[in-house]
Amino acid sequence: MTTDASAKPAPRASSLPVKPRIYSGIQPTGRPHLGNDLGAIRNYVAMQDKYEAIYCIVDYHALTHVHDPELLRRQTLEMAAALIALGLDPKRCTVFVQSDRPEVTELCWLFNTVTPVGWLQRTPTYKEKRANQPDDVNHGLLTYPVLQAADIALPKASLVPVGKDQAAHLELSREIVRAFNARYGETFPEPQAVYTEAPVVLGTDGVKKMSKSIGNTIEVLAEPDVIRRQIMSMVTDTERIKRSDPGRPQVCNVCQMHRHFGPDYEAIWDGERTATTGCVDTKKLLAERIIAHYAPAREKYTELMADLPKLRAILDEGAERIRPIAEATMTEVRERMGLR
Ligand code: AQP
Repeated sequence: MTTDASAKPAPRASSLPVKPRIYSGIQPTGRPHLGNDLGAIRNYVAMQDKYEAIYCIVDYHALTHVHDPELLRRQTLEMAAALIALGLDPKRCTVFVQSDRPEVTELCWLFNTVTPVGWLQRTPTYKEKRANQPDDVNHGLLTYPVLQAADIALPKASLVPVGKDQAAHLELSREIVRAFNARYGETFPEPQAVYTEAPVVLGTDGVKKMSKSIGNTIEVLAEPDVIRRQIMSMVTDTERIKRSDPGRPQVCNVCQMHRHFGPDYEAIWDGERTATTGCVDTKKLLAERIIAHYAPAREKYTELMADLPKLRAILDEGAERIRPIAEATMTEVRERMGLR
């Protein structure tokens, strides 16, 4: 892409937020799994006091692969309830549904005009999705990262808590924002990813990233028996055949997960290394710890889902809260781009 420097408007002060704003989006595609929580939601919760935090349930994104209207509506509410149950406090942060602020689709279109199509075709997730859903290679899959850039730019967020799987998308967001700023003047901050200490959580197969579409998840708000079953199916150290074989805790996903659930990670590591504990013992312990850890969230989730009008009101309020932010950005962008 080339930018015509002579056509660039004179630089002027941009209306950047005073307190750093953070934004992150999550798809309403089922109950959150351990990867979502350890890789992203924990940071959403930790960052809600220090920053002006905005969290979005990205139903427009989900439309690239969810085509059942009732399912989408239900899962949107479920994800809202899950986020609040896991620690988001709508008094301390904003939680809203993407389609409640359709300004983002306009910004996405405007960003499309500064985004070379080659950037999108090269995105690894586009290639993956094309392979995963060959009968439904819709245009939304290609434009997905542009909508994501618009999501982040609409509130002029500078920090984005995400898992490492989003690194390429976030880099693209930065490039899109940079391309916009280069053509139309400094308008948006270049967003930075913020990772947790578990930026990539492996799935129950111990090989691939935990992911709903792969089906290797541990659903944190599921019934205890479901969690037990999912954890007991985890692949451990594949070279440890007999219980008496010394294990390799550094490659054992179960051992690695203990790091996040309990104070005795070193002891568990040692037990596995010296074969004093077996894989089944370690899995059972992990299952009970995860069940106990998420028990209050599970209870809160059930409570929230039992009062849907209240949940909808929280989401309505979130969308209203960011209305002035979205409108101000769009006014500025339209003016910069020469629209009426
Ligand atoms: N395994 C993971 N490790 C670390 N972080 C992860 N995230 C997702 N999986 C992991 C982070 O969770 C946030 C929400 O991502 P999303 O909306 O893409 O969530 P998802 O649809 O639940 O992710 P999946 O399961 O991976 O979906 P599919 O299979 O549909 O692609 C993001 O910040 C993400 O990085």
